[in-house]
This record gives sequence, structure tokens and C-alpha cells, in this order.
Amino acid sequence: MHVVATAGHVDHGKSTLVRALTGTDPDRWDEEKERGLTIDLGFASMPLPSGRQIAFIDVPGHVRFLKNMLAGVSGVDACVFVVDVTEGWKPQSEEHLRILQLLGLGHGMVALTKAGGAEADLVELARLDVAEHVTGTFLAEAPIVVTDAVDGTGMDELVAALDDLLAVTPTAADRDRPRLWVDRAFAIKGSGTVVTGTLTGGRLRSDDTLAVLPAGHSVRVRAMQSLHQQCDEMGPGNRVAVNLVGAGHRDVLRGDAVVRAGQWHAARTVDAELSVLASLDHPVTRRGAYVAYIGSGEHPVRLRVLGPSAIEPGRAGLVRLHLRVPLPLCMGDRFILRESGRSETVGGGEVLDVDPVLPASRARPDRSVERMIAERGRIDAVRLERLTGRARPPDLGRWAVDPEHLERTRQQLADAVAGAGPLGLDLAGLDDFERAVIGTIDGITTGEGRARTAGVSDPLADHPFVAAAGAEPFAPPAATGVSGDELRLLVRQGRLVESGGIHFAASAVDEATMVVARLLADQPEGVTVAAVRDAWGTTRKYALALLGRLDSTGVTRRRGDLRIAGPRLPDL
Ligand SMILES: Nc1nc2c(ncn2[C@@H]2O[C@H](COP(=O)(O)OP(=O)(O)OP(=O)(O)O)[C@@H](O)[C@H]2O)c(=O)[nH]1
Ligand SMILES: [Mg+2]
Repeated sequence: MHVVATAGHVDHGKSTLVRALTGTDPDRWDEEKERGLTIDLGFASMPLPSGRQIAFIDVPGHVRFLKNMLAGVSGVDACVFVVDVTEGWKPQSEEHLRILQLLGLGHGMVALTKAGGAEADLVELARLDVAEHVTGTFLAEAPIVVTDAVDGTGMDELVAALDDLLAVTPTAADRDRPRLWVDRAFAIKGSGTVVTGTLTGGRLRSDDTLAVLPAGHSVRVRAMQSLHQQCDEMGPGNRVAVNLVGAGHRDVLRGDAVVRAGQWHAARTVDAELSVLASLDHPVTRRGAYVAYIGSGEHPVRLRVLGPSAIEPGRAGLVRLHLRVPLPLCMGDRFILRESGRSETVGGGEVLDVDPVLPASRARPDRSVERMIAERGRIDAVRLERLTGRARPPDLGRWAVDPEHLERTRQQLADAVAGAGPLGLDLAGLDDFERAVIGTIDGITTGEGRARTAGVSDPLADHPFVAAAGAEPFAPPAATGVSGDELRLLVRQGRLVESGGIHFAASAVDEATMVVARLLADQPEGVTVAAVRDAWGTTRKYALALLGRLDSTGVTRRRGDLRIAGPRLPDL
């Protein structure tokens, strides 16, 4: 399916053309029918001879309803640009063309309407007029078809031209990241809330759990329709009506977005490139009551020009936009900017950063992902893709890393290791990025929770206290003169065992265990502390400390005044 918008000045015949093609009157409201004027978006569809499906979004041409036009054109693949042969190019012809151009639309065709009975000269003049106005835009090479929807002139050619157009018009890409900008929300008796929109970016399925932004309602897809057909799954580029459970129809508004929770960054501040219309009669500054049209929504924004304080008509510049509500936006999203005081279209542009980190005075956003990484030093690759919409493999662990930042971090860590002394640097004091980096530094080894300079042998390997404790296994000397740090590390390494404030050599505990095992083999009913003390040839103080250790590791168990076999007592 391709989604195609109409565009053009009021009364030039957009709705009549759609009705003639599809048999559906896109003007849905009584007021529209009475006044012969489109007020809000209209929808109709038809199959083309090739079998391609075309879904029309018919927009109003009247300037008063421009915001409805803007709500309709954001996700479309192509346009049918309508110009009345007798009236020729008019203000909203110009404005609609500029808007579509700024939104980055790349495909379309022109229908000259109401040509039945018109003089050939007039038709030729209209054609030249249009050709001149579309020069330099995406419609420059577009076919111009002469039509009359009332007497049928050119309708076959129009259908053929549409088929040719759509043959070269790409449909929406599948990035496994669906986003549905809601253009209508209503209640259906018995089934709750239904929203409609053009699905882009990914697929939706029945039972999907989704979020409605900006409010954040959690919803579930109960059912879906496309072109009035029930479906369990729908791909990007389709018009869909989605029946949602979890939000009342008053909780969802035109301009809201339905997305998978967690897949989008909810942006309140975005940096963007703004192209200012050449026809504007003043430069754009921060002063003004600006409204940004994003997706199907209309959002008041505060604007700040980045760099020089004004952008001249016909020029592009960088701006920071502050939204009042968070929206699921991504690098590359397009928007239109209007000024509501003067009620004029100022320009439009492209979102460059949905989560700017630099202050406005220093921010110089562009389209590069590397710039985003450089400004942040490092960023989780999944998060980066969420912000940019582009997959970028991580450089290290799960991070995309700026080369300079990596080098700086390496240097800092190398210095820290060098300064940490023979015990090395405690890895627990580093964050997980630093831990990932330290493992990549040549000349630094990590182990037992520490990083130290490679080649420097473990200074604790032949620690004199371990030797001393080993020499007096059941009555080791006090560990005076050994630093607390060293003692903790020796215990962590398993060279010493601490119990009751006494540090035993690890081998002593093994020996003690075997002695007790032999005692208990002879006296399975249990042994006294005094008996164990004598077997170890030590004093009560040391015996209690050692027995405490054996109890806590399950070698022995207390029963009254006796020690009996614990679950971990070794078999002899
Ligand atoms: N003879 C003739 N009349 C037409 C043709 N197209 C439209 N009209 C008439 O022109 C008037 C306006 O047509 P619409 O189709 O409502 O125009 P529109 O562009 O949809 O107008 P808005 O949606 O309000 O911008 C209606 O009275 C139509 O009957 C055409 O091809 N031939
Ligand atoms: Mg109309």
C-alpha cells in the first residue's frame, strides 16, 4: 500500500478528484458537504490496475484549516498536487508545495483540474505556470496530467500516471520500531477506543502492548483493521485503525503517538536544522509564538537560534526547540514551523538531536552519529540507536566510544594503576565502562578484583605473614605490622582465613579439619573443646576461633558442650 495525500489551493478540486477515483466522498462531515469545503482530513482508497493499493488522505486547501492539512501529510509516500486550470497557481498552492518540500517528500504528480471544456491555450498556460512554480522542487520532473473529474477527462491517464508514480515510490521502511501518529481517535460502542493513522517504522500485532505518548498510557492492541479488513498483523506504510484497550478515547488525541514502550526516547528538547522560507519578509529569531507541526500533532515550542541570533529568509540555520510535552522523536524526523501571532508558515526542517547534551551556546548539531558520540564521550549503543534510528555497532563492550575519550580514559586508568602501588587498583571503585576499558590496556592485568601493572609479580605471593602463620598453624602470630588492605586482600585471595579476629594460614584450616575428622571418627558422639584443643596442641583462645570457622563452614556442629560431625565433615 502507498499512502498518497492530495494538496493544493482551496476549491481546486482535490476532494472531487478523490471521489471520482475511489467512489468515496472524502468530505465526511455534514458541514463539509453543505459548504462544499473540506475542513478536516478525508480518507479513501482504491486498487490500481497494477494491483497496488493506494490510500488517499484528502486535505483541506483553505488556509484556515492548514493545521489539519499538516496533520495529514507527515507520513505519506507521495502526493497528487491539484491545480485548477482556470485559477492557476494560488497562495495555498505555493504554501502546500513548500510544506511538502520541507517535509522531505520526494514523489508526486500534478493534476490540472476542471479542464473539461477549457481552451487548449488556457490549459497550456496553466501547465507552463505550474512547471515554473515547481522548478527546483521534488515536483520539478513530475508528470502533469490534465483532468476533469466531472466529465471524466484524463481520468484514465491519471490512474496510469499514479501507477507509474507508485512503481518508483518506495514504501515505508521496516526498522522494527513502529510509530503511529494518531490522526483520529474515537469510541466504538462495545469495543472501546479506536485510533487511526499511517503506520511507519515497524509492524503492529494483535495483543501488542504499546504506549500512548505524550501521556504515557499503557495500551494493548485488541484488534486492527486496514482498508476495512480485519488483520492480526500490519506492516509499515499502511493506513490502520487500531482498537486499543487501556485508554479511553478521550485519553488519546490527534497528534499523540502510539509506540512500543522503551523503544523511543521521549524528547522534550530537540536540536534541529531549520530552513526558512524565502518568501518570509523577516528573519527568524527567538521572538515569536512558534508552533511546530510534528507527526500529526501541533505543538507550541520555544525556539532558540544556535549560533548567530537570526536566520534570514531563504537560509537554513540551527535551532533548539523546547516542547511542552515529551514526544517519541528520532534523528531525521521532519517538522514544519509556524508563527501563530502572524499566522504564517516560517519554515521547516529536520531533527538532528533528540537529546542534546551541550548547552545552546556550544551546540552545533549535524547529521552525523559520530558527532553525537563525540559530544557524549561514550554512549550505550542501544541508546544511541534509539536516539538516531541508525544501527551502529559498539566499539567496546556495549558502548559506542569517541576515540579521544577512549584514549583519555585509558591514560587516566593507566595513571591510576601506576599510582595504586603494588596491591593494584581496586576495580570495585570503577564504573562498568572503566572496567571494560581497563581490560584493554596493554601492560595492565586484572584479577581478583584488582588491576595492576603486568609483569610486576603478585607482591602478596610470598608474603612473610602467610609463611609465619603457616609455621604456627594453630597458634599464628598476631598480624601486627601488616596493613588492613593487605590482610583483606590475602583473605580475599584465600591465602589467609580470618576467624574470631585471628588470621590463620589457609593450610592450617585444612590441617585442623583433618585432625577433627579423625577425632570424630573415634568419638562419633562428639568431642569437647578441650579435647580438640589438646589434639591441635594449642590454647583455648585459638581453638575457639578455629572451631568457630569449622562450625560456620559446616565441618562441625555444636550439640550442647560437644562438637559433632557437620554436613561438610570430610570422610576419612
Ligand atoms: N467542472 C468541474 N468542477 C469541478 C472539478 N473538480 C472540482 N469541481 C468543483 O469545484 C468545487 C470544489 O471542489 P472540491 O473538490 O470540493 O475542491 P477541494 O480542492 O477539495 O476544496 P477544499 O478541500 O475545500 O480545499 C466543487 O463544486 C466541485 O464540484 C472538475 O474537475 N470539473
Ligand atoms: Mg476538499
